[in-house]
Amino acid sequence: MTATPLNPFSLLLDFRSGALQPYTSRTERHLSDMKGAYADRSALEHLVDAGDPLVYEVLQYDVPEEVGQLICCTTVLHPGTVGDEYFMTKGHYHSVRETGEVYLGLCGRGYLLLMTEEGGHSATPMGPGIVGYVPPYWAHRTVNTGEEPFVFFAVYPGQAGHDYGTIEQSGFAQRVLRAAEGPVLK
Ligand code: PAN
Ligand code: ZN
Repeated sequence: MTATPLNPFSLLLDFRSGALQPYTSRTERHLSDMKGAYADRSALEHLVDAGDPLVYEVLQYDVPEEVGQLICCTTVLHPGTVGDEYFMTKGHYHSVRETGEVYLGLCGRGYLLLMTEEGGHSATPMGPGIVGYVPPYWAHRTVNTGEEPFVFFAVYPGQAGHDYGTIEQSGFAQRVLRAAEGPVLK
């Protein structure tokens, strides 16, 4: 299969805000969109009732979802906690498991959590200039452990797709909690 021919293009990426110009889709995730993800259910319900904060947003430049294409996007993950657990993304496997991804940290700090269906797990500290490699077959979730937005750029194959259901059912191998001494992996 050959990819749909596209004309070359360029995007303008603001390293501080994560703004991508132009973008063709913008996805918002509020706390109410990820109820099962956090350990402290009552803290989550309290925050949802108190205004349901925006946890993260993704700006993406869409190209055909097919082999050979590369999708560029930025994620802006806001600071905050649910109980002691830092704000994080839903996390997913790629529907096509054989597809990897590259993350580039732009602003703020956090972790890239990774796990496999065979029980492997890993946590990469992320910050400006750090490139995190997501190998094929690894589920991935990011966590903001700072006081400002954690912003990163990502590139992944057009055909990858997103499987959220497996993580919703199994949860993630590690949680990142706020403690007196700083972020702690559990
Ligand atoms: C990223 C993620 C983005 C939001 O672009 O989609 O950070 O996380 P969730 O998709 O888990 O909500 C990526 O990994 N794309 O494949
Ligand atoms: Zn991904």
